[in-house]
Amino acid sequence: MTGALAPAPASAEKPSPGALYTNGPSGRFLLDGGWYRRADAANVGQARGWQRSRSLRGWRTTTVPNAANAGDESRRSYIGGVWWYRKDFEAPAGAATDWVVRFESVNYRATVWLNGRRIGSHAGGYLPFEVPGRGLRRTGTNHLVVRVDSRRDESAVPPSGRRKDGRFVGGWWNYAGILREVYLRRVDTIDLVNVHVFPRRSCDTCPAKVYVRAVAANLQGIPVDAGLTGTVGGHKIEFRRATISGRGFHLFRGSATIENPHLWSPTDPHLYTVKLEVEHGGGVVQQYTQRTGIRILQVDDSGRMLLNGKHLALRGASMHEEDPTHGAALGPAEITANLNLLRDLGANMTRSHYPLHPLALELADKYGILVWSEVPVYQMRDALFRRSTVRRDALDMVRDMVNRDRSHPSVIVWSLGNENTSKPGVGFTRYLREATRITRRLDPTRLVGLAFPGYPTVGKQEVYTTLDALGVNDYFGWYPGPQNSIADRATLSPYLDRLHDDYSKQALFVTEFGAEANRAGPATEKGTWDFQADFLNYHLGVFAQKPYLNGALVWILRDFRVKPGYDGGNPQPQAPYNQKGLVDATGSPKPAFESVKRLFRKEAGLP
Ligand code: GCB
Repeated sequence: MTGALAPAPASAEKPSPGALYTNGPSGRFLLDGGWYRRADAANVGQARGWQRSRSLRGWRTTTVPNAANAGDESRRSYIGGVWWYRKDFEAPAGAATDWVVRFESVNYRATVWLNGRRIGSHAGGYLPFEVPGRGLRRTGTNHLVVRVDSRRDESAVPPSGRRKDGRFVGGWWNYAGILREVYLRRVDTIDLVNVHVFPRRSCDTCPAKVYVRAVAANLQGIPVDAGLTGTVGGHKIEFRRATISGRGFHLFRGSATIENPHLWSPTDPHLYTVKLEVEHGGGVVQQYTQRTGIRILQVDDSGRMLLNGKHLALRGASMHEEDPTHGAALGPAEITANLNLLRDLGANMTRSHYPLHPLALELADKYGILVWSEVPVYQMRDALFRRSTVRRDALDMVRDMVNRDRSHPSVIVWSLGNENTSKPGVGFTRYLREATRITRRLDPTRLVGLAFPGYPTVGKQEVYTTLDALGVNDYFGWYPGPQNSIADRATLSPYLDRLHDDYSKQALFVTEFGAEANRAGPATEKGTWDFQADFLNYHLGVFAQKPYLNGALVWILRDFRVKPGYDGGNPQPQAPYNQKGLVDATGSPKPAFESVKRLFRKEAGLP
């Protein structure tokens, strides 16, 4: 929340020890408490902006995470602007050779200064970045200043802004600011910069092997000797000691055998805890925790996904991480509420157009909710992918997503995007091939997928057969589609069969199906609650007849803001809201929530 004009600074706060989620290294401190924020409508430039940030004139108090335009539904708000954030803090006590500042998500461009020195910059939301906390003062007040530029044009990932013809681009509100929390990390000589845990099992009765790959960075300019020890669920993991060259990296590899593994599944989401300790000079310099699950994912020859050897017909709802009050700057209470809504619905799968907050994934691990994890490569034309800079930005996101989330048992698909050009040309084809290669190299154990709009007018796309999973967005009976081809819902069933014929080896999912609902009225009238309930019921009935379908996700769990003038196909829209939610923007369930819940439970054999 953002409040009054800044008072004269009291004594600076110390960041709170710990993190909002479990996985990760020791030494994290949350930069919570009071922050300052200032709009920069004139966009005065980085140097002048920084100069001005030295005094507290014109700043307002705020907290982080923060969406500066959370309650503002105007065109200007959507287009985005420049904001400055400032945090005054004192260093936590204790030994450290270095400090790192970690941002979980800033939309869209961030430039960061510490005590007047520029320490880094980053572009792209929804994924974390770290900058070295050079020049941090051990005593006295530190000033962290962040310039956030949320203006996104058509070549950003995802694209946003406004076309020459006045139309707005983008599929959800362009929230500006530091949208997820910020940490200060205390590091001493050696830092585990990436930890990857993955299980393997060669038969149903075989023991499982849990592998750990940990990349350690030596922060010193001279070679250091380091050891890594660890356990998984109490079983020892053996690593070999190593000497890491000055400012160099070392990959520690280890594994543990678990004779009778307790497998992870949606009905029994059993987690094992991996604990690691980095030792140097006779003392422990860092600990690392990673909760993980043992489960094996495969796709058979007819496109059926098997989890621990069993086929599942998954059901769930997609979601956006936003609400009317906080915008996209959700805290633990709001994130937990979303996951609880999914549980209440009886969902065992979810999806978002971007990588979810780390806490959301930890809750998905804990509750047995499988995740279709996607990069925000959203509705982009082929020409955009022909630009190497756009491809680079998109591929960086793929890499960062996989690196961040590949130890979560809940994640089953790495999705390379949503509803980009329906007929991939050279640009998109090249992106898909490069992204697939990167993803498989970083994680050969999950499916590489893509979501696309379901249009019978579009034929088989050869490049899709190089993927493992395909998600079709089904609006049969809601939108007209090209040449009115999806206006009649009766054409859904033959269309799905055709998709399965065209892509018989790919695991097929329905990544979206939904209809707007914001009022009472007859089931025959688009936009009514009864229309929505009937629509979802009909589509779920069709899916139940398709044994080759691996899962289906309602679009969407909760209403959200899209863009100025948005109607979503609703004859009586309430712009800028997408009202295909099972609950409205304030969290109240619509009638379809109960009817979908009944069907989900029936299919899962639950009471
Ligand atoms: C889609 C998009 C999603 C939209 C939805 C809609 O196909 O993937 O981002 O919100 O349709 O409601 O039109």
